[in-house]
Amino acid sequence: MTSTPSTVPPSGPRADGTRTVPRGCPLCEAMCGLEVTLDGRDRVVTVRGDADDVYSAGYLCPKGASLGAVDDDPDRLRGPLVRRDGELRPASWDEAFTEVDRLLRPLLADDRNSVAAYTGNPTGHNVAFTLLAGRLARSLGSVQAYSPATMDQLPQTVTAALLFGEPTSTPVPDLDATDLLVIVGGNPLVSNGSVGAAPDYRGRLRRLRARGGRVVVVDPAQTATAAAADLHLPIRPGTDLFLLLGLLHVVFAEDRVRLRAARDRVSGLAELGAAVGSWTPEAAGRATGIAPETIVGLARDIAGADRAALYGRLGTTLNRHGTLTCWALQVLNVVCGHLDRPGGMRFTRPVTGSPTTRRATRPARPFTTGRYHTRVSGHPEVLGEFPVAALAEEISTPGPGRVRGLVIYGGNLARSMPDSAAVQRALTELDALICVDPYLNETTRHAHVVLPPPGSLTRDHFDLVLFQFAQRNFARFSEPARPVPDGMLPEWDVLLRLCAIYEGRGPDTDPGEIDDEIAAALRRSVARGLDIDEREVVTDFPGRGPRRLLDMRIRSGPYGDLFGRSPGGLTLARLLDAPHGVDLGPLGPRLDEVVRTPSGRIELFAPQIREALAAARPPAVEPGSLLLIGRRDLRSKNSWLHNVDRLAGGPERGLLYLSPGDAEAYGIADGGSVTVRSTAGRIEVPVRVTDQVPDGVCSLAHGWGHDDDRARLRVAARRPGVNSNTLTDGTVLDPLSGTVQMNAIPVRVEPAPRPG
Ligand SMILES: Nc1nc2c(c(=O)[nH]1)N[C@H]1C(S)=C(S)[C@@H](COP(=O)(O)OP(=O)(O)OC[C@H]3O[C@@H](n4cnc5c(=O)[nH]c(N)nc54)[C@H](O)[C@@H]3O)O[C@H]1N2
Ligand SMILES: Nc1nc2c(c(=O)[nH]1)N[C@H]1C(S)=C(S)[C@@H](COP(=O)(O)OP(=O)(O)OC[C@H]3O[C@@H](n4cnc5c(=O)[nH]c(N)nc54)[C@H](O)[C@@H]3O)O[C@H]1N2
Ligand code: SF4
Ligand SMILES: [Mo]
Repeated sequence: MTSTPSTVPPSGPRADGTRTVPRGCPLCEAMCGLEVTLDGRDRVVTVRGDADDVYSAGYLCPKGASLGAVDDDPDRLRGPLVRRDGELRPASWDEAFTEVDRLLRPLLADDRNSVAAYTGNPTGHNVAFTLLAGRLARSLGSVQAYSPATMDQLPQTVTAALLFGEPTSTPVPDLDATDLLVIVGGNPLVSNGSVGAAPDYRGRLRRLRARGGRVVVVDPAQTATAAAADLHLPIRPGTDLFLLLGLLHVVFAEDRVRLRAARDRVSGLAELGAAVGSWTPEAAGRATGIAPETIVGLARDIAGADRAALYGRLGTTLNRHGTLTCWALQVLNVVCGHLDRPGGMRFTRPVTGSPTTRRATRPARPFTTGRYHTRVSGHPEVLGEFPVAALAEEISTPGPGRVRGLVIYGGNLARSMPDSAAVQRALTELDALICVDPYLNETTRHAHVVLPPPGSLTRDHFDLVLFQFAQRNFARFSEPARPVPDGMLPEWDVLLRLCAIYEGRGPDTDPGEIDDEIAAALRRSVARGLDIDEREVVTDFPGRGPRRLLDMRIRSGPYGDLFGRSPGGLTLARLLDAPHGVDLGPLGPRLDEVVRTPSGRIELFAPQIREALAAARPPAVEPGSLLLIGRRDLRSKNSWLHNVDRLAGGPERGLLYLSPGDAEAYGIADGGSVTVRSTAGRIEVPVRVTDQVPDGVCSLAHGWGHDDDRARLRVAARRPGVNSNTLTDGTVLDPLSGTVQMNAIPVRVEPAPRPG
C-alpha cells in the first residue's frame, strides 16, 4: 500500500541539533504564523510567534504556544481501535478499514441515506478535509449530512446567499481602518474573532481607539471585549433582532439612508423601510432592555460615521431569529454606507478563488432551501445539510429510512451538540459508528472503529477556507514540521480509503487511485472555469497528496499565474519559497464581483425575510427563570484541548456565572453549588458570583463534562467541568437556517442539595 509522501523541510539543523520551522497555527481562525523549534529527535522544544510572518507579525496566544504539547499529548491514540466483544481494542490499519467496510457495506447497499456524516470544527483548519470534503460527500451519497454550521455560522451564510446571491460572501470588519466598530454578540478578545478573526485583536482595538475610534459591544455579559470597549450595551439575551430593527427604524425615520458603494446596487429599499416602520426606539427598547435614547444615539453614530463596521457573531446566530438577526445587521451596514468601503465591512479575496472570483458559468438562480427534508421532523435541507439538532431523532426514531450508521470526522457530538442526553442515547443505537479522531473521548468511546490522525505538525498546512475571511489578502503554505510517526497514516490517506469504502471499491483500494481521480476532476473543472484546454492545466507537484490540488487552485485563482498566461502570478512553488507568507494587499473594493443575485442587485428584502419577519416576536420573559448564555475560554477550543496540562491549569472554567443580585435572591454563595434545570435536562454546577452577568442572565462554557470513565482523557478528567449542552434542548431552531438556539435558554436555578 502506498502512502502519501510527507517531506520535511530542510531548515537547519543547528550545531545543537535543533531546527526551527515556520508554521501556520491550526487552532483558531486567527491563522497566526508560528515558529516551531524541534530537536534532533523531532521533539518540539519551543513554539513562538513568527516575527517575520506577513499576517501575524509575531503574535501568538497560549493555545498556539502549546501546539507541541497538543500534538504530543500522551493520551492521543497511536493507532486505530476496533470494537471486538464489546471493547475497543488496538488493531492494524488494514483490520480497521476491513471492519469499516464490513459495517458500512450492508447499510449503504440497502439505503445510502441510512449512513450520516458529521464534519466537525477542526476539519475546517485541516487541508485534507477542506480539499477532500466534496469527494467524501459524493462518495457517501447520503442526504444525511451534518456539521457545526447549524450551531454556528449558518445564519450568516444564509444571509449572504439571500443578500448577495452567494453563501460564502460574508464580509469582515476592516479592523485596521475603521473608526467605529460595533460588535454584536462576539467576544473576540477571547475567541480571537471568527468570520473576521485577527491575530492580536486586543492590540488592534487599542490602536483603533488610539486613533480616535470607538468600540461598542452589544452583549448581555460584561466580557473581556465589553470591558475593553467605549460603550457596552447589556442586551436582554435573544433580542438583538429587535435592537437592529430599532436602529434601522431610526435610520429610515430620520432620512439617514446613504448607500455609497451600494448605490444603484440594491433592491427592496422601500420595502425594508416600511417593514421597520413599527420598530420605534421605544418598541425596540421594550424588547431589548436598552434605553430608547441609546438606540437613537447609536443609530446616528453608525449612520454618521465615515468608517464604521457592524460585526456580529454567535450572540446573533444561536437564537430562534438567527438569520433575521444576521440579515438586519448586514442591511444596516448597507443602508448606512458601510459595505465594501474602507473601515467598513469588506470582502476578502481568497488566494484559491471562490465562486465570486470566478466568472459565472450559468445564470444565477434565487436562493432556495428545502430540496429535501429530514425524516422525523421534516426539517428542510439548507445548503446541503440538516440541522444538528435533528441527528439524534433521525437515529433513535424507529421506521424506514432510519439512520443506522454515522461517520464523524473530528466532532465530539456528545459534548458539542444540543440535548446531550438524546445524543448519547443515539450514539449507542447505531449499527456502525466510525470516528476519525485523535482521542478516545465522550463521543468516540461509543465507536465501532476509531481512525486516529497524527498530530497537525505532520501535515501540510494551508487555510483554504479561512483565507476568505482574513483581515488582509494573504496566503501561507506550511510544510510538515516532522514526519508522520511509525504506525500512523496521514489523515489524507485515511479519508481516501474511506471514499473507496463508501464507493464500494473495498478496503484495499490504493488511495492513490482516488487521489488521481480527484486531481483529474479538478483539472477538468479548472480548465472549464478558465476556458482553456485541460492540457494547459499543469502543476509543479505531480505527486499525490494535497499539493497538486492546491497548486492548480492557486494558479487558477485571482492572483495565480494562470498556468503561464499571467507571468509572475502566484503558484504553490512561490508559496513554498515564502514560508512566512505572501501578503496580497489590503482588502479592496469587491462589490462588482460579489453581487451574484439573479437581479444583479443586493436583495435587501428577499421573500424569505419578509415572511419570517412578519412572524418574528420578542421572546416572552418567563417569570422565575434565568436566561442561560454561552461563554468561551482563551485556553480552550470547544470540547478539546482540555487534556493538555499547560492549557488545563489556571482558574476553574466549568462554573456557572451568576449575578450578585440573583445569587442573593436564590440564597447562593460564591463557590456554592446549584442545580440548573431546563426543558432538556438538569445539571449540578459550582457557582461564581460575578457582575460579569446581569440579573436574570447566567452563563456557562460549553464543551466540558469530561466525566465519562470510558474516555481516555486523563488530564481533563481531573477537572471535568459540567456539560452545558445537557441543558440545550434542541427544539428551538432558526427556521431559515435550521440553526439551534444555544443562547437565551430559559433555566431554573436552585441551591443544590447538600451531599450526604
Ligand atoms: N479561545 C477560544 N477561541 C475560540 C473558540 C473556543 O472555544 N475558545 N471557539 C471557536 C469557534 S468554533 C467559534 S464559532 C468562535 C466564536 O466566536 P465568538 O462568537 O466571538 O465567541 P463567543 O465567546 O461564543 O461569543 C459570543 C458572545 O455572545 C454573547 N451572547 C450570548 N447571547 C447573546 C445574545 O442574545 N445577544 C448578544 N448580543 N450577545 C449574546 C456571549 O455573552 C458571548 O460573549 O470562537 C472560536 N474561537
Ligand atoms: N452550548 C453550546 N454548544 C456549542 C457552542 C456554543 O457556543 N454553545 N458552539 C458550537 C460551535 S460554534 C461549534 S464550531 C461546535 C464545535 O463542536 P465540534 O464540531 O465537536 O468541534 P470540537 O469540539 O472543536 O472538536 C471536535 C473533535 O475534533 C477532534 N480533533 C482535533 N483535531 C483533529 C484533527 O486534526 N483531525 C480530526 N479528525 N479530529 C480532530 C477532537 O479530538 C474533538 O473530538 O460546538 C458547538 N457547540
Ligand atoms: S490566536 Fe489562534 S491562530 Fe493565533 S496562536 Fe492562538 S490559537 Fe493559534
Ligand atoms: Mo464554531
